[in-house]
Amino acid sequence: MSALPSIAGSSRVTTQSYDVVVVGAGFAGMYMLHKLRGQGFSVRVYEQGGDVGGTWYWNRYPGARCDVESMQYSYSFSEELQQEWDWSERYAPQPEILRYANHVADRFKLRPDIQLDTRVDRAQFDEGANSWSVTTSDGNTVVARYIVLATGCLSNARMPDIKGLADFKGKVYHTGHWPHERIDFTGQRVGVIGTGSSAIQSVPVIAEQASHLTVFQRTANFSIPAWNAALTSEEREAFRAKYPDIRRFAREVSRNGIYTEVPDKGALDDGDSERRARYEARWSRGGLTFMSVYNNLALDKAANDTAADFVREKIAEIVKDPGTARLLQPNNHPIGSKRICIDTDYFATFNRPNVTLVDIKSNPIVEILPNAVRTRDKEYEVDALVLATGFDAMTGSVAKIDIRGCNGQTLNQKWTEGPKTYLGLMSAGFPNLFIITGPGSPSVLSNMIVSIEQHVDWITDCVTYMRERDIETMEAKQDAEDTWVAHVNEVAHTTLYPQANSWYMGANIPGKPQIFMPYIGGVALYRQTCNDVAAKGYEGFTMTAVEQPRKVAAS
Ligand code: N01
Repeated sequence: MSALPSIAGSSRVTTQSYDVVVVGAGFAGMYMLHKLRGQGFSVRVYEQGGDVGGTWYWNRYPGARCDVESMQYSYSFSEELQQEWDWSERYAPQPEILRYANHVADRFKLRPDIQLDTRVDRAQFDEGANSWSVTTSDGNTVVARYIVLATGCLSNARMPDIKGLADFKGKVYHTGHWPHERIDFTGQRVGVIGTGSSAIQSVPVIAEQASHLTVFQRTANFSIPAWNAALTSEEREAFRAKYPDIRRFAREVSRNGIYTEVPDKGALDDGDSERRARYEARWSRGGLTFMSVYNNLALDKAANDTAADFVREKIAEIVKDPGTARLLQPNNHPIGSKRICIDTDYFATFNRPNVTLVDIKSNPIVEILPNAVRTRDKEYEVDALVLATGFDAMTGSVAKIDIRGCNGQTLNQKWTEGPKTYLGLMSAGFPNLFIITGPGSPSVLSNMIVSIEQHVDWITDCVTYMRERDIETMEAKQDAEDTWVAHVNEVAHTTLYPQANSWYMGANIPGKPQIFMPYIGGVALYRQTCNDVAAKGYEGFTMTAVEQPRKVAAS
C-alpha cells in the first residue's frame, strides 16, 4: 500500500487517504501517531477537543490530579523525555499533566498531523477496497487502511437524568467537562452530586471557596490519603536513576503497571497487631498501593474486610460528627472493588461548618428546582451545581461513533450485550480496526500510560509485519474472541470486583449490559499473552494478503 502525502489546508475532497486514521489525541493517540510515523506510515489524528491531552483536556475541575504518582504516570518511550521533564509534585495536578501533553506534542512535532476540534462521526469498512472510509464533523471523508480508536476510557461524561435539571437557574458544571476559564465559587452555595474520585478530589477545594457546600451522596467510597507533596530535585534524580528497573517492573512484573513491593502473604496470615501495623504504615505512605499490602485483598472477602474495617475506622477517627462519619463509611462493596479514591483532606472537609453531607440513598433527590435540590425530605438551596456523576466508561466514546464493519454490521449492534473483543485490541467483523486500552485489556485497572505504550507498540509491530508481507487485512477470529471474552469474564469472577455496582461493570449507566469490562489478569501476564500471540504469527487473527479475497474469519 502506498502512503499518500499529508493533506494541506481544509480541502473537502473525499479522496484523501492515509495509512492510518487515529481517533483521539490523548496520551494514546499522540504516542500512536509518533510511533507509526516513525515507521513511515502516513497518519491523520482527529481530536474533538480544542487541544491535545484527552481526559486531561476535559477534566479541569478544582483539585483534579492524577492518582498514579507523576514519575510513573509518564511516557517511558523516550529516555530524553523522561530525563528532561521535571514533575513538580508527587501527584501531578491537571494543568501540569496538560502542559506535559502539550510539551510532548511540540517536542515530537506531532501537531501537523493532528486535526483539532474535529469529531469522527462515522467509519465504514469497504470490503471491496479493504479500507476504512472515515467521516468527520467538518463534513470531510477520508480513506484509511487502518483505523485506531484512541478514544479514552473515561471521556464520555454522563449527565444524570434528574427531573428539573434543565430548569436550574444557576450554573451547572460536570467535572468531566469543566469550563476552561477559572471558576470561583466564593460566596456561593454549591451542591455537589456524586462522591466518586472526581468529587473526592474537588469537594475539599470547593469547600474552601463556597459559602456553603452540600454534598449529595448515594454511595460512600473508600479513599486513601494522597499525602501529596512537592518533589525535590534529589527525589526526582533518585527516581530517574532507577528508571530502567522501575519501568521494567511496571511492564513485566506488576499487575497494575505500578512499581511497588509485591506482597508475599495474605491478610489473614498476620495476627491483628501485625496486620494493623502494616495498614498503618501504608496509610501513612498513602496512595493506590494501599491495596497491595497483602496478596489476597481482591480475592478473599474475609481478607478484604480487614482492610475495609481499617479504613472505616480511620474515617470514624477523622470525622468528628458520628452520624456523618457513619454515612461516609462505605459498607456495600469490598474495598478496591470500585476504583479506590486518593484524596487530600476529603473526610476532614466534613468537619467544616460550611459543609453538609446529604444521604440521597435513604432520602433521594426528587427534582432540581430553579434554586434548589429537592430531596424527598427537604430542599437544599444552591446557587451552583457540580455534577460529579462519572462517565459512560470504556465503551461510551466508541459507541458515539457510527462504526460499520463487514456486512454493514455496526459495532453498537455487535456490542449490544456488552463489548466483545479479542485481547481488547480487535473485534471480529471489524478488520483493520484497533482499539487502544479497550474492554478486554487491563486498561483502567492499570497505570494507563503503561498499558497505552504496550498497545501502541504491539499495534505498530503488527501493521509493520503486515506491510512487510503485503498483508492487507487482519481480523480477530470469532472463536479466539469468544474464548477471550469467556476468559476475561471467568478471571473477573475469581475476584471480588463483580460484587460492586461499579462503572467497571457498566452498572452506573441505566440499561447498559452489566459485564466486567477490563481484563483483570494483570499487566505483566497480559503483555506476555499479546507477545506470544504475535510470536505465533498473530494467532487467533485472520490475515489476508493483497489481491486475495478476504476470508471470512473462521470459527
Ligand atoms: O465518577 P464515578 P468519577 N444521582 O462514576 C454518583 C477516574 N478518575 O468521575 O456510586 C446521584 O466514580 C455515583 O453514585 P453511585 C477514576 O478511575 C481518576 O468520580 O452510582 N448520584 C457516584 O458517587 C474514577 O473511578 C482520577 O451510587 C449519582 C458518582 O456520582 C473514574 O474516573 C480523578 C447519579 C460518580 O462516581 C470515575 O470517577 C477522577 C445520580 N443520578 C476520576 N449518577 C484520577 O485521579 C451518578 N451518581 C486519575
